Amino acid sequence: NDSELAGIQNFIRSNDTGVNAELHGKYKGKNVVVISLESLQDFVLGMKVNGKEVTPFLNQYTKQSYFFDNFYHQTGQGKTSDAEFLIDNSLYPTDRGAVFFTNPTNTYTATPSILRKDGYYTSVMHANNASFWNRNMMYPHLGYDRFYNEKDYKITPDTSVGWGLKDENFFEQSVNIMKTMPQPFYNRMITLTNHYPFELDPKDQTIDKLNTGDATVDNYVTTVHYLDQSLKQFIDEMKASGLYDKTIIVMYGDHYGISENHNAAMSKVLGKEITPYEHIQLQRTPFLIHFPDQKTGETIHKVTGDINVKPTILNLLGEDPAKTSLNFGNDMFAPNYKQFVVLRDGTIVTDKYIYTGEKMYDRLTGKELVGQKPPKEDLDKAQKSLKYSDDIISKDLLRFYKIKYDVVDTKS
Ligand code: GP9
Ligand code: MN
Repeated sequence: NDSELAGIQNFIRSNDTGVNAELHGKYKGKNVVVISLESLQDFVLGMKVNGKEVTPFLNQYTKQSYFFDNFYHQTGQGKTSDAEFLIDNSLYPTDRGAVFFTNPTNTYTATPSILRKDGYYTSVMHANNASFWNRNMMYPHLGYDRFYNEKDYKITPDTSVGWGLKDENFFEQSVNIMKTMPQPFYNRMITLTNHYPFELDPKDQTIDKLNTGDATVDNYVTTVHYLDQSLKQFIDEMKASGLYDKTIIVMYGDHYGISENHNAAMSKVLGKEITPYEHIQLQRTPFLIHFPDQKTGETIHKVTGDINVKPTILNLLGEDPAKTSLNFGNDMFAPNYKQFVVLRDGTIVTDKYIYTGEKMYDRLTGKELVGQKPPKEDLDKAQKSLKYSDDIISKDLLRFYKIKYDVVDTKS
């Protein structure tokens, strides 16, 4: 009921670290493009195979953007859809199944709903069947005007591989759509080619495979390289279309591509044993924001995660996250931002430690801190964050949130 929500709001308020005042509203009215980079993990950035960079484009682009190199994905079994859920709602996904399937018709206070009242056109682009992950049911409740899906793209045998349309073709057709879209827009784009089992046409393989003997790991670098090159092409197309200077670009790796079943091969790749600490470090996925007028980039080492993306974007566009919606995350650019991330399995990551499987590790050295536990207030905060978010979802508590904007369903 609404008193239960009031309790949760108190918790949220006590963990609110405010916003970056200098950036507040600095990009009001600009377009936003948020790109889901399928299965992309941090460890491939800067890596070389036989002298060739796996991600030459991103290695450059991260230097021209605000790049967060300790961004941890917080997804569960809902994979891509969990990342979408986190990013649009600043709520945690559930611990079993996918919230896109279990609770699509709840009341949400998602970014697109908020931006629509500011005159934004809101959309998602993904060249897959509209019902995959129940997206066509979920998106209207997040406030999307339009879902450009499989039916909106020209897909031929020559332009598809593995799961569907190749990323290069996806981006090319998507930019053509974006040119005619009402502005400003908030548009999410979901890539697909770098998906397990990382298949690629031989002609698109422009980097050598690894040779660990584990096909998944060995092929991964080839589809990552393909994704990287398609992003380069996308940015070039954005520049050519004239949209680039009017658009904030956000990119995030949605979740791991290499599961822990491949730890043996991964320890060959990284040259070290994959301890529980290293396993958590492998859950870092690239996250960057590029501002329309940005001249120089910066790598930010703060510990961050998907939960913080929504408040960060809202602040840039002049919406006060704390006044528009209920968010478990905080603006990552806020001077008082507190480095504290909870993964869906209950793992805690702070600037100082990683607590996982009831073991403590020094976050910087990976050394096990034998016999130590996190401070009680940290354990309490982690547990409450997940529990309160679960309660909001299972009891549809945002029905009681005082909404100052229209969340009427739209047809996708
Ligand atoms: C499917 C795509 C991949 O549309 O988002 O889903 P995943 O298996 O990564 O969750
Ligand atoms: Mn995915």
